[in-house]
Amino acid sequence: MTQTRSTPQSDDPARVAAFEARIAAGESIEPKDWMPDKYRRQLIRMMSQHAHSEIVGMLPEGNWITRAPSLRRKIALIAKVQDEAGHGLYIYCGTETLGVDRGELIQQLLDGTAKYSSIFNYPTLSWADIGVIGWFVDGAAIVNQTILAKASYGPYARAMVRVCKEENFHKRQGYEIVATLANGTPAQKAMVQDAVNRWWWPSLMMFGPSDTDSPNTAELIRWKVKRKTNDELRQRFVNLTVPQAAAVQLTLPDPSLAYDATSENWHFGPIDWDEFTQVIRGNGPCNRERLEARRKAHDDGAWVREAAAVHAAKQRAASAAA
Ligand code: FAQ
Repeated sequence: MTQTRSTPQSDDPARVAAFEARIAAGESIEPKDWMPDKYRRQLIRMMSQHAHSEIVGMLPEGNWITRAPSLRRKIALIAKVQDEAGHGLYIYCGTETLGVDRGELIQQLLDGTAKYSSIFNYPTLSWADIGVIGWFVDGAAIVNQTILAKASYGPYARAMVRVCKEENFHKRQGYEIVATLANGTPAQKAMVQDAVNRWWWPSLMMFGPSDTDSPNTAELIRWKVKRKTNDELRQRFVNLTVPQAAAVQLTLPDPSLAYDATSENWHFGPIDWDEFTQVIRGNGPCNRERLEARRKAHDDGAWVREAAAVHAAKQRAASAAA
């Protein structure tokens, strides 16, 4: 029988070399293909953190559904939050193709032992935050995930194609809210500028530590899971966003922002990595609140899982009897 799943013992150099030759040739790795155990573990780590981020990411914006300023805004926001749930589900499905059970991954999130994106540990204080999240957070997600759509693992890459299409709609609805407020009354303009000031630096942190402090990047680039480094993607996001801010006459809160014509990059000031470390260790402004909300939702949904399990068991019994 052909062994399709690797174990730590099975990572013999010849198989790893053949695998790496496939990666070098630009082939897509599919669930039943042999892969080094470390490749599988890296993907489970990264994809599960990504799925958790989508699900936890519903909370800051979900907070504003009942307070959206018009029916049109409410419909768009409900659709966006629902899309994020869908993204979480695609990506959890993707992790299952790697031989892990999603229940186990969700338990890690609820236990507080799994990471999810730092950005979702900040509060949404005003309606303008909803616009700025669409613009910055979905904008950053697009920059990151457009590249992940070329990742070497097929199921993850394919999930990213659909996710990015939806994220584009999210970004546009966010930027439209921002542009409306920026062209509104002085109070509306001040509200959106305040949101920009609060979300800018955490959005830059979404891309992860700088390349010199990123333990996973080198391996992920070698295996073409990541195709660009954290710093390269962060720079691309800054380059795209600076002109968008100018177009709506908002100021990004960084006095060091300056265009360098030689590199064609916008240079930016230092990121507060201590703040980032605190947030990913569970000490951000909303980490506890986010996990409590997820635990409550999980407990409240227990009856649905039980009913689904009973239904599935009945279906299996019926097809066995047929
Ligand atoms: N937050 O060695 P690296 C979205 C961790 S989805 C928390 O550089 P890597 C859509 C990292 O996991 C947003 N932890 O790691 C949406 C690692 O920890 P570990 C999520 C972070 O994997 C919009 C350690 O630091 N997107 O926004 C963060 O090579 C609106 C060392 O870091 C994805 O997950 C962080 N920001 O690169 C939803 C995309 N950064 O596991 C709702 C897929 C790093 O060793 C509303 N993921 N860490 O203990 C990726 O592209 C990568 O995993 C990175 C990190 C770039 C996030």
